[in-house]
Amino acid sequence: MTFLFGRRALCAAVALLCAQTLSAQRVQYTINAGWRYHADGLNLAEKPANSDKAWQQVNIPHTWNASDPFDDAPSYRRGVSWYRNRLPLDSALKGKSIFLHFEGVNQVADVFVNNAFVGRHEGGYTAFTFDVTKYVKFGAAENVVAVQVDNSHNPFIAPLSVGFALYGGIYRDVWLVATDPVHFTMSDYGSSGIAVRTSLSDGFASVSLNGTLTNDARGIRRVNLVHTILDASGKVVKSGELPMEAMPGSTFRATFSVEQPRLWSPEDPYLYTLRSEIRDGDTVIDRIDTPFGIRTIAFDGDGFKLNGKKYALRGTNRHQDYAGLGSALSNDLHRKDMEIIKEMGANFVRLAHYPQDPAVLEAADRLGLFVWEEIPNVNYMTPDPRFVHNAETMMREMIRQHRNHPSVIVWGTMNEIFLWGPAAFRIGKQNDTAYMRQAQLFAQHMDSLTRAEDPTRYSTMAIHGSADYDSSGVVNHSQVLGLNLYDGWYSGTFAGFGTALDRRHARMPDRPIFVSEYGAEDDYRVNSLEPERFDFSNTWMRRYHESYLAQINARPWLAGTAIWNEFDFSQPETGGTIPYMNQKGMLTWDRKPKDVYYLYKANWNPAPMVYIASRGWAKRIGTGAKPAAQPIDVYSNQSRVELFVNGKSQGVVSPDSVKRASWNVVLKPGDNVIEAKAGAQSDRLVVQYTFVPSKLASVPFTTLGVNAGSKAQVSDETGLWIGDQQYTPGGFGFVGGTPTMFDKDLPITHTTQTPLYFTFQSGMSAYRFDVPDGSYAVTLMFAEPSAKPGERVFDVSVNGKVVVSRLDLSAKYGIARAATYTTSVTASGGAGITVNFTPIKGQAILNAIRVIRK
Ligand code: GCB
Repeated sequence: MTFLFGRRALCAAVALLCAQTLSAQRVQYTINAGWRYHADGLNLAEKPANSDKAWQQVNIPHTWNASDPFDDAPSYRRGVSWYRNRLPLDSALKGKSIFLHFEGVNQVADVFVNNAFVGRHEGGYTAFTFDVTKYVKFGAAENVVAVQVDNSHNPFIAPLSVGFALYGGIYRDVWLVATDPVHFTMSDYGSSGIAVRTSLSDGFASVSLNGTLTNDARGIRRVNLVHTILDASGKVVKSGELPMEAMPGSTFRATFSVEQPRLWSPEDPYLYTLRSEIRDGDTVIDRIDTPFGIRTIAFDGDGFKLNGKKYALRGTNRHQDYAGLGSALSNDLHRKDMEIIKEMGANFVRLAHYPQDPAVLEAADRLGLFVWEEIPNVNYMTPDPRFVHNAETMMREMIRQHRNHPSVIVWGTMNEIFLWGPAAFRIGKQNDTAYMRQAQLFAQHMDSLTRAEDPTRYSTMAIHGSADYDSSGVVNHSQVLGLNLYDGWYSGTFAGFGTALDRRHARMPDRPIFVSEYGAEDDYRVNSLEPERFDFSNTWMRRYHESYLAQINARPWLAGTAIWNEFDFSQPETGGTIPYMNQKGMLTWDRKPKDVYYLYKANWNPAPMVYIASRGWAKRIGTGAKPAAQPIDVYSNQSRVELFVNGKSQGVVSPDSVKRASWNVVLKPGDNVIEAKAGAQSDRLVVQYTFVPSKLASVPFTTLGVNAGSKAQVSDETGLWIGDQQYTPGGFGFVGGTPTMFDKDLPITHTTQTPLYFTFQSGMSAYRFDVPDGSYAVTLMFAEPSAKPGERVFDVSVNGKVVVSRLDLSAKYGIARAATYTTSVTASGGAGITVNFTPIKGQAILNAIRVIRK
């Protein structure tokens, strides 16, 4: 909530006291504590007489989907739940206008007070306010607030299809607000009712404001409107008074000029405050403080200008969910996220794909982070007036609620509206011309509405690589054009990114072009000496971002760029190596920075730093005749970096254009102390190296795990798994077969070792391990990628003995379910271990294999 007065904290803590001592002014406090929750629809749940004693006790923020999108049961609960709370209202509030303000309820909220229906709000990401004055009681009587919340799919409410969890619940703060009957309006799309705009010319800022005053009492009241501009230290810069005859819905306007204003920028996020007061004689009867900044912004074909100077917007995207909490984050966690983004050196964040918590916008203003905020029109739309009307309302709510934040520079109307077809599945090309026409009209309509609502910001949209946006004309309906590009991840090569950008720029030289998304996924457990597209290795992800960064730097005409995504986030319908998650974050879902975070920090945050980029690869495994050289990359914004391995200098290297310095060093088996020094900066990492000689019998053998079907190695809670290779005598590996990957949309269930199952060898005749004579346990790991029951059936034998007969994974376990088999075997006569796969139907597969000496 942005319209707070100075004593908010005190009032939140001692609400009743505030109600008495500040009775002249607005009283507001959160009512987050002590709710009861019922996880289902219930007839007449709003009736106070019906008991809620058996309901679960919860506090707001709350979501009922904090865990079910991530379990192995298909889907997650999208449906109806109830919340109730009992609120006493101090009798000192009698005579006031009373409101309930919800910062966010996903996605339809029906609100009742003392059995009376007070209103419905549709849309899960914007705030709303209901006037409950006529339903409440004061003094000893409690008020029963009941909210039915429904997050079921609704064809008339965006988003319709998304790649993130649609967490149900009252997941942002709820406020009680009590005002004098004469107050700044509470019925302006959930906003504070006050709009501040600034412009600059010749060393003067013009600060204009407008708003609406409401008089809920009978009869006209004479009041004075007093507006004061305060600087950041609280000193009065300008002030003005306006006598008014308060009638319901009286509008007001005022303009001030501020000489030699201190301008807002990411480097100096200076905030003024507009204090708006309604005074009745000497008594202040309502007051709203609106922080604002003074700055100018402009986009054109050459990029972005801040306060008249070219400025490179470099940043990231943010989803609002968090490990273990779903969408129900505290304000502190929201703020912390923004601090993490700032610390990375970014000056921009796209709040994708929906309006976010007030704490996020407040932090952006304070920290100096430009914001792109958008409504959740994702993947497709319903060409129906109800859907359109809802989208209009969301846009108005978002703009009016967040328009006073200097950080906000663009409003987004839609994201990849042609990714899915109207029949609700992903399509390559849109063929429904009627739908395309409707989408074009919708884009046009949303764009004009956005510009009319806020002519001081720019409209934008994000599109993917389909030609449909151009052929339909959708692409023409925004001032700034956002491109979501994933060359070198979903398909193609890194270079495709630059080619796509240049093509678009050549076609639309005057259009501000923004890279609204780019990213690749990783898993801190997976690393590779030979990274490949889609292998989920940390290494590939780093190469992807290094290449993109260089390509971005080479295109100064870009209006801005945004990494997808700052944090790993929920994607309930996806597989990969961490099922149900989108793994493109600079940080994991529980906010642990990945190596790529430091790539950006080295490039964007000028504070001197040096970082050894192998945190996720601190346990390495390799094979060969002797330990081969291992790559060590360091990110640093210093001009020279020296690397030491076990105290010995490996030479000084100047980081390249994306601040990477690389060495190839030979590691000894066991612990290796790696140190990087750059001026006064240093970093240290212990890398544990396990060496597997190419002749397995040449050393005492203990264990060897192989990540079948992939060159990537995996380090997990069970130890190290080496990348796969073809068998050579004396060593280990597959005989025949093709390395294959799982379909990324298929979550692999019943395991935590998903990276091992994600790839598999297909059609091999054997795996061999030329281990010394002795007793061993052999574990075989399988997950069926696609075959129907009966389509893939095979026998597995170990050293000639059938250990799994007629294995039909699909029939026994279904698709994508992990299954392991362990058997004992004796190697004798120097013959080692041979695991044979004999197909009966289709081709045999193997996802991982481990041999352990007993
Ligand atoms: C996109 C979407 C975003 C996805 C992302 C991805 O283009 O806009 O919602 O999460 O790609 O990771 O595939």
